[in-house]
Amino acid sequence: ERLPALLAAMPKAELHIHIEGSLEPELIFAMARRNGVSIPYASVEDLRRAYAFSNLQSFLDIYYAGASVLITEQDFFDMAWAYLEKAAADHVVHAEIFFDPQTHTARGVAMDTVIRGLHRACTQAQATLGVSASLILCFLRHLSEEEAFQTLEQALPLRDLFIGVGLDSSEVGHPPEKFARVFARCRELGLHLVAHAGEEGPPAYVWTALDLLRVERIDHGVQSTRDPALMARLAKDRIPLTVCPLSNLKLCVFPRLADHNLGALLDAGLVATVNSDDPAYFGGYMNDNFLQTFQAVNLHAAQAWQLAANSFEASFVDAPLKRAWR
Ligand code: ES4
Ligand code: ZN
Repeated sequence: ERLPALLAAMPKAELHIHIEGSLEPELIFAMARRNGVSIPYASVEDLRRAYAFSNLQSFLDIYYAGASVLITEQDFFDMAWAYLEKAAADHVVHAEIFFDPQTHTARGVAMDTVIRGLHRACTQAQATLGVSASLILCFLRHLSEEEAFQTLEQALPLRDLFIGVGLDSSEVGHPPEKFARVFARCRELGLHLVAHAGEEGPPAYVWTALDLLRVERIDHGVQSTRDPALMARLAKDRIPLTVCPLSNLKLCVFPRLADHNLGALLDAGLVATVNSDDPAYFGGYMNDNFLQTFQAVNLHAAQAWQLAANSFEASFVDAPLKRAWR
């Protein structure tokens, strides 16, 4: 069987990875110990046993608890470096990495500490792994737009160390339009714009992410298949969807991986991509997502090639480098 080897070895870009979601239990315990932070789990095994989720919120509660061990710039570097080594092993040649600064600044960690630690790992990855990596700052949508503005303000002295902004955390009840003004400001600043939409939320949230936030990509977007007019819009404007199959399985968006609509998205001509989302929590990094999804859904080499090509088209790398990759 040649398909698994093709999936594993093909060069690809990862566009939907929350760096805090790459923190493995072993690293959580090592950092908790070295920083003197207590966590409500007795052991690595005890923590892993808690990774049985019923929906997005049940995951987020544990994800924010895990992130509470991150204190120093070295912690942020170590977390990102561990991810980038795994990405390189999976033949990820380019990664656009989400981070959630509010999770850390709310605990008294400085914005500088977060961004400089992550950025140093990105720089070292280019130099020693040959992986290019960029950062995307995410606003937490369960918090206010005013808090998002304050976060942007805190990050602007480091404007050159991230390429864009995103919107993540609890989706239902926090529609994109809640953040219309701060996204307009980010657009003026020349930042790239993305947002999670249509993960658990309705197609209406994908429409408002596009038309009110003016995002360039939709993170997840798998609920879009419920709205034929939205599918037509996504196809016509070539708006990429950063799909995360193992995430959708673990958060019960689809009952079985075999029920995932990745094939339908590709068949409709959408620029769908495969990504890992929170690999330490959802049971796999990039190649696990490709291999398990291709096994469960009826996809072949043509779709593998399409997904890899889509990942580069959907990336925010400069046009000349994109042409060189083709
Ligand atoms: C997330 Cl899977 C998912 N959805 C929304 N927000 C998130 N933050 C981290 N993982
Ligand atoms: Zn996500």
